[in-house]
Amino acid sequence: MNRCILHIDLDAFFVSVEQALAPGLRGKPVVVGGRPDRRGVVASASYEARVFGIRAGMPLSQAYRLCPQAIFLQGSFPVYRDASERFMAILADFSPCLEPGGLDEAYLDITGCEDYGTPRQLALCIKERVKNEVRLIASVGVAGCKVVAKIASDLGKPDGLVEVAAGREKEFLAPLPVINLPGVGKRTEQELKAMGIKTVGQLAALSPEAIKSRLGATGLMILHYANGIDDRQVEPTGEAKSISRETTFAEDTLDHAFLQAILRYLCERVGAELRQESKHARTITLKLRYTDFETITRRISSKEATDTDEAIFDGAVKLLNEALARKRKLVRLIGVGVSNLVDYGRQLGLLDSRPKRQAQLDKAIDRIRNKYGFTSIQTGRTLLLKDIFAIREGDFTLETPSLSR
Ligand code: TTP
Ligand code: MG
Repeated sequence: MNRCILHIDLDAFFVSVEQALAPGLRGKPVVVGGRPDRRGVVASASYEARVFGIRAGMPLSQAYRLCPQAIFLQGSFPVYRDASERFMAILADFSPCLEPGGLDEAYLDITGCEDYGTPRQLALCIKERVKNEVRLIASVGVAGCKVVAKIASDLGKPDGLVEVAAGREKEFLAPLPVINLPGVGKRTEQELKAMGIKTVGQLAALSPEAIKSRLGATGLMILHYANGIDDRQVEPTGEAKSISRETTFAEDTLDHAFLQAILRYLCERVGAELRQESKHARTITLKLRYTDFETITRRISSKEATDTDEAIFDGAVKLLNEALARKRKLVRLIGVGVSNLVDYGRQLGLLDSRPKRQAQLDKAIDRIRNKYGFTSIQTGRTLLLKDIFAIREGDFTLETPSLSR
C-alpha cells in the first residue's frame, strides 16, 4: 500500500499566538524575540515583517533597522507550549501515528485512513479545526514520504495545502534550489555550487559515486531525497531526546557571580522541564559564546541519571568554572542542556536520601511555579537576578528554550 504522510507546520507560530491573544496585532509586522535595543535574535516574524527582510535567527537590532515600525514582543514560552499541546491533541485525533518535530510541526501517517476521507479532505479538516480551536493557521504538505511532505508544507506557506501525487515526487522537487532539501545547509550548498549543482533536479541526476566522493554519507542521503526517496517511518515516540535553555546577555560579562546565578536559573528551567517529561538525564552540557562569537560546548556524563536542579547545576557550574579559568574572554551567551535521557525510575540514585529530599523539594517548587509562574519562587542562588525578574511582567522568557525530540 502506498504510504500517505502529512507534514503540518503552523505559520509564524509564536507571532500568531500573540496575534490570536491580541487581535490588534493582526496584519502588522510583528517580531517575537525581545526588545530591539536588547541583544538577542528574532524567534518568529509575522509574514508582514518578512516583507521587510526580517527572518528568524536574525539579530533584533538588524530587524529593527529593516523595519523600525515593527512591533517587538518578548514572548511567553508557557503560552506557546499550551497552544502547542492543543495543536498536537487535534492531530492525534486523526491518527495515532504522530511524530512531533518541535512545538509547531509534526508528521502524521494517515495511511489506511481512506474511510474517513481523501488525504486532501483530512488535511482541510485539520486546518479547519486548528483554525477554529486554537485560532492558528497550519500549512500542510501531503506526500508518500516524509521529506517530500515537509518540503510541500513549507512551499505552500502561508495557509498552504500542497499535495504531491504518488510518482510525481521527482518532478515536484526538480526545480527547487538545493537549499530547500533537509540536510543541505549553507556549506553543502556551497559544495554543490562548486560542482555546478543549483537545483534539486541537477542533484538528482548525479551518480551515487560522484556525490559520495565529495560529500560522504550526507551526499548519499540528499541524493535519495532529491529523487523523492525517503524510507524513514513516522515514529510516534514524541519523547524528548534533549532539553536545553540558553540566553544572550544585554551586555557581555565576566562577572562570575552573575554568570553562576543565570546558570542556576537556566538549570532550574531545564530541571522543571525534565521533571515534567518524567525523565532523568545522564549528560549535562554547558554552552558558552564569547564576545568574539567563539562558541564552546563542554559536557559531563555520569552513570547515575538525575532530575534535580541541584545535580544539574553542580555539573554545569563545574564546567563553567573550568571554562572561566581557561579563558578570560567576555561571555555573550550561556546555555545549559541535558541529554542521554532515561525514564524515571530506571536508575538507582533515588535510593540515596539526599537526592530524594532534593527531588521532593523540586517537586514542591514545581507545583508552586506551575500555579503562580516560574519567578514566584527564587532560590538563594538566583536572588542576584531579582532586579532582572522584577522589570518584566509575569512569566517571561529570559531564555531561548529548545526541546529536541
Ligand atoms: P518555525 O516553524 O521554523 O517558524 P514559524 O512558525 O515562526 O514560521 P513559519 O513556519 O511560518 O515559517 O519555528 C516555530 C517556532 O519556533 C517559531 O515561531 C519560534 C521558534 N523558533 C525560535 O525560537 N528560534 C528560531 O530560530 C526558529 C527558526 C524558531
Ligand atoms: Mg512554523
